Amino acid sequence: MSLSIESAQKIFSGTQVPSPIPATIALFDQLNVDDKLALLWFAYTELGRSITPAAPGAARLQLAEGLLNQIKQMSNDDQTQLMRDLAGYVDTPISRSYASFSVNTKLAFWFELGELMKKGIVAPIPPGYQMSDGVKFVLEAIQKLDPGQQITVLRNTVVNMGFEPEVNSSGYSKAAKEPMFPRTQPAPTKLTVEGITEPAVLSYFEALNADNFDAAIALFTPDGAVQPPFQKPIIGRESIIAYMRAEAQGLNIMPEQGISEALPDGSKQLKITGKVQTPWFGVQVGMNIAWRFLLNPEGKIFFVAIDMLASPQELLNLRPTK
Ligand code: ECH
Repeated sequence: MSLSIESAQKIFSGTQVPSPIPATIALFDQLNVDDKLALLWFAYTELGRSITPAAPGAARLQLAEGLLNQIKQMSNDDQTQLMRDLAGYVDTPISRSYASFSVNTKLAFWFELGELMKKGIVAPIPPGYQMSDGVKFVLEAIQKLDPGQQITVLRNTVVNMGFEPEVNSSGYSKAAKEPMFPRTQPAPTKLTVEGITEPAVLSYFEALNADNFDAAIALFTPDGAVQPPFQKPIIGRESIIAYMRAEAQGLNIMPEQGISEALPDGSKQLKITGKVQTPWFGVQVGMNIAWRFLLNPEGKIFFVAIDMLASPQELLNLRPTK
């Protein structure tokens, strides 16, 4: 029997709990564009009272530098219009160039705009702005989430902004050369995960913790796939490695426990839960994560889905499927 991505996506689906993140983003999407920008401003500054992102390094800001310099020269009205166009997915040359940035460059771009807004160089949220009921409602929804979920909402709204002429379905076509995130402390490399002994899976975690994406990709079948949270699977070694080089750097991966089940054709399915830290927030935020792996009979990774858990209780939700 050959493995299919479609059936792989369904492994352990009976143990999954619906995440509040897509529901929160759907609420956000219903706001008008000025409310969207105001909501993000309040959510971000509110978050900043307990946790703050690390300032992006010069190398990453350089990728957005041209755009940022252009913005600094603009009138306040034009700056506001530009932010509206980005948040409203309007087709403009700037929205297109924004959409071509990698996730981390998009985040760095907004980080810098936020700093420029605080300094008064970029148009702030209008003084005296009154939150609409819609903004209050979405802000309350965000406040109910845990910090890992809050930063995911912020990240996903930023990722969706701009205008992408054609959507690439299974590949990965963003910036090939991304600056690395400096690691402030070495990530854990030798791991023990309760209940898990499969070498490919343990080596996968160790390779990511060492930013060794060549080693990680060697553990996959040529037609293997990675399905990041709330995304379609990224299929094939070339796409996966491009994706990982851009988006999986500097992560601290801390899997804690898992279950492994052998299937009749010799393949294996595994579900592992644990924490992940992003280099943007470091030890300040531990995201609750599950990995659902499907290994082929030779022990290579055919599929891994990364899921954001709905709650910390879910870390212990490791019921066998049979
Ligand atoms: C201001 C107002 C106007 C509008 C905007 C503003 C600025 C907002 C800013 C927001 C910054 C947000 C940030 C969020 C960062 C979030 C990072 C996350 C990372 C999650 C990573 C995971 C990785 C999982 C993976 C694993 C694997 O095994 C394989 C690979 C991979 C205020 C100006 C917009 C500045 C910095 C959530 C879960 C574990 C899938 C990668």
